[in-house]
Amino acid sequence: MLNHQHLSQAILQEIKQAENILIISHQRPDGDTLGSNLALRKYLSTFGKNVHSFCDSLLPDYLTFLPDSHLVKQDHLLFTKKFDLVIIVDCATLELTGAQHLLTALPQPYRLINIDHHNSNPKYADINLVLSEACSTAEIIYRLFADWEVLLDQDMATNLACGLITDTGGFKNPATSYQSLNIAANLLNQGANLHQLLKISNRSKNIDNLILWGRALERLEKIEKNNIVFTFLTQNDFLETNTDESAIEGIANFLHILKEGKIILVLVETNDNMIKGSLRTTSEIDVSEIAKMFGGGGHKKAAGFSLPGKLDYVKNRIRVI
Ligand SMILES: [Mn+2]
Repeated sequence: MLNHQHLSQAILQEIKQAENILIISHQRPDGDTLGSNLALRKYLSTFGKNVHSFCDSLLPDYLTFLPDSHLVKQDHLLFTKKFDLVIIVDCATLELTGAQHLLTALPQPYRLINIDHHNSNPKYADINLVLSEACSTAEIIYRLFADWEVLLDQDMATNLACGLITDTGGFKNPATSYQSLNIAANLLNQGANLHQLLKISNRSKNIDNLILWGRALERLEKIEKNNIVFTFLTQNDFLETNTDESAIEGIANFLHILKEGKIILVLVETNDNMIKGSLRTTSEIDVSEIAKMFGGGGHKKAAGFSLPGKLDYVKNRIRVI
């Protein structure tokens, strides 16, 4: 049962009143934003609603096995249609949808709902269900379904389980809780193929990706003074290893295996002249506070930020220029 019962009922009310519904995932989608989108989509369409799913980026290959994944569209023309309700899932900011300019052009009026688990979410919608204690947005969708007494089918269970597995790092990172394991057990009971999901989530990299990771690993360094272990990747690294930025997905979480340091920091030059920082910890430090100092945000144990600039690496010294 959700603590936020009134929000849960308010969302159900909006859904009941709406005819045409658009569900939006974040750019460079992961298993949580897509699994949440697809599970919700399935429920709404069985409810008789006209539902469209949007993601501004193409789906990564390893997530195309998700039931109904082919129904997630990148089509900007969707935003010329009339929607009564737009639901954004797993987006800590509106900008992460990559669709903020499209939304302003969307025919009015429409209602906006924001369902997310990022601590830093500024609650940008008409209704905001932001539960930072949830391990994933999929967990929140699961709890909504429980409140609404929705019967989960196998596809919905698989999509939700994908979200849980993604954001708990296969039930290994600090977001893993009694609650998330309990939900996973229920989803398994509803037919989610947990074993296949775990296998796929562990097998999403090719050789070029790992050669890129190798570069990040050989540059690992500990800053004693503030107990940070950091590494970095530049645009040149992507070019020389024939990879793109999607290849770094998972590297910061992988570094949880380190014994040294209390904070992990991975800096990556992105192709829009920005530097993306990913922060992780298993200690009591709240890394979302550190991310906020650089204009970013996230969770206590996993957060990130973006800064304009390039990385300059000379004589074992890294600088932002
Ligand atoms: Mn998530």
